[in-house]
Amino acid sequence: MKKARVIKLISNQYTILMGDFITLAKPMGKLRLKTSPIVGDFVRVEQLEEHWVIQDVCERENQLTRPTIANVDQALVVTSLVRPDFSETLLDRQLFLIMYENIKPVICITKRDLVAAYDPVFDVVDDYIQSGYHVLLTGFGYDVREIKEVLRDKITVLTGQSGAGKSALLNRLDASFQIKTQETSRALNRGRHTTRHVELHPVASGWVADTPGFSALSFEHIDKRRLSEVIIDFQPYLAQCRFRDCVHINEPGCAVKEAVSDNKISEIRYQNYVDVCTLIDEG
Ligand SMILES: Nc1nc2c(ncn2[C@@H]2O[C@H](COP(=O)(O)OP(=O)(O)OP(=O)(O)O)[C@@H](O)[C@H]2O)c(=O)[nH]1
Ligand SMILES: [Mg+2]
Ligand SMILES: [Zn+2]
Repeated sequence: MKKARVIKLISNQYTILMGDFITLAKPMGKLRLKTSPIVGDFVRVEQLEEHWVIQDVCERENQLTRPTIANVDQALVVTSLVRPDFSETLLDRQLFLIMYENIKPVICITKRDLVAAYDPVFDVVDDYIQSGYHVLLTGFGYDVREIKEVLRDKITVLTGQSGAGKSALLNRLDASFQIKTQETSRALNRGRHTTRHVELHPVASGWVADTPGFSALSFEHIDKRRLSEVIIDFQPYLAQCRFRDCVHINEPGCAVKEAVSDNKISEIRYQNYVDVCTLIDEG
């Protein structure tokens, strides 16, 4: 058997990469294959007559469900300043889910060319920089050197809502890509995505996955305490809470709440955390 990596999945058709060789593969019958392979998976394959067959899925280092991808080094959370408008609630929810899976988020803000230099939206962007997030700003007419540096030698997944500019960014990173993009208003009005599948593309000696924008984010599987531990804004204060199982909402002696009132933790991030906890409680 040979080891390969799944780089594309459409319907039940897998594209795999073995060394430099790219080919199609079929998964083994359902009952024999314990886990369905997803993009990013390392799989063991065998050639049966003309076809390559996936026999086994190697253990995953990490996994995201929206978008569905495994074994990534980092996530580039693509967020536009306008069209669609910048939303901290949406951005924070994505960041929370990504950090929960032990994946490093990098925020990539697009459409800078559509916004005046002193627009108030940049105060919100600054809030993330102050909080310790890695933030990249880009737009049409801006060079992509810094973004390429971040992508170099890594497996990166692009996430972000429909119209944020994920596919357009990939096209700018490599002029030979001609991935379909679509006007935001049209894409959103019809409630459908331009990109329909997850696919890893070679960029800057690494691989970058384009994905369809999410339509809804789910927090069903999230444990509140663990969530509070992965939010980088909270991390310096966690050890100082009076109670070890503090979820930083109603407990007395909570160092996180204290840091929020001292303006050391972004109030918006904290509020978005509390709102997600409410969602989890409501099931
Ligand atoms: N002016 C400007 N337009 C942009 C920028 N990035 C993307 N766009 C436009 O925004 C629209 C949506 O971009 P896409 O790349 O299709 O968005 P997407 O995130 O891939 O969307 P889905 O595939 O539906 O998830 C397209 O019309 C792009 O040309 C940017 O930085 N500046
Ligand atoms: Mg797209
Ligand atoms: Zn606390």
